[in-house]
Amino acid sequence: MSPLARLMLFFVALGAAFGGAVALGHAVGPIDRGGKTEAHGSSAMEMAPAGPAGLSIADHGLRLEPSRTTLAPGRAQSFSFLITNADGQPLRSYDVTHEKRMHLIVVRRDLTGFHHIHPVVQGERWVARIPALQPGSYRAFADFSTGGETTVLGVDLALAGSFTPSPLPRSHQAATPDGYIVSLDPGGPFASGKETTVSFHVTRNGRTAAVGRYLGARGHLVILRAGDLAYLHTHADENSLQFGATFPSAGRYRAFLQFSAGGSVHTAPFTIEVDR
Ligand SMILES: [Cu+2]
Repeated sequence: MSPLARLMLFFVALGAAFGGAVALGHAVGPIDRGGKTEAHGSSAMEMAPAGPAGLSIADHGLRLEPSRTTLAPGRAQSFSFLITNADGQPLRSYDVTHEKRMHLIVVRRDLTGFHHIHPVVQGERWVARIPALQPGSYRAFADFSTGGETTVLGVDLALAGSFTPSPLPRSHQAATPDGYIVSLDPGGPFASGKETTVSFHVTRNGRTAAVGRYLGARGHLVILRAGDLAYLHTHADENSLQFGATFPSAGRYRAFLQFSAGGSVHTAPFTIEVDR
């Protein structure tokens, strides 16, 4: 092979390598850190549905480190955890969302036994007072925001003892916590993949009940997907029991509405059927 031919071959090979690298770059694209669009996005990006959260113990470079993963059934106890960053150091900076820096949701895997707790910080750890729970397998979600980015990390907690899992109730349009009648209005149909409004109406003794403020809004809504307990982000309306949520798929969901009325907080659970 002549020196010139050899040189040309070299350039052809170089070009192929470069082209390949460029093609690979396009195929992989910029690394998308899901959820970031919520806080930083332009208006177009804010409309992009955020995927389900809470399915992982580590996400966005952050990790949930519980002090233990078993609890004793039948009595209140404390449960502590760390949130660590990519360097393994405890995360110290949290944004205030819904008036708190940390929200801990605890629910049994059969979607009963829902609790919404606000842990307090002790040194570097978050410490939560967990009320008495029945035996079973539970999921705990740490829902927080740092640097404008919301993260929900989940861990399984086991409570020894025999239990009978509860079947998920059929979808229904009314729940009756503590003498209130809460209706889901409208009760459906719900579709997946787009922002959907979920709204509620509270009555007592046949009259619209006065609902106070709770966590900076009229109410708080947690929605979990039956089957894997995927955790949906919901956006509360300032002045009404209206929430925006994007169901990630068809299936059944358990929604836990919390509102303040008559001086205490009430929890109204609903089963929501998403058809398609
Ligand atoms: Cu909370």
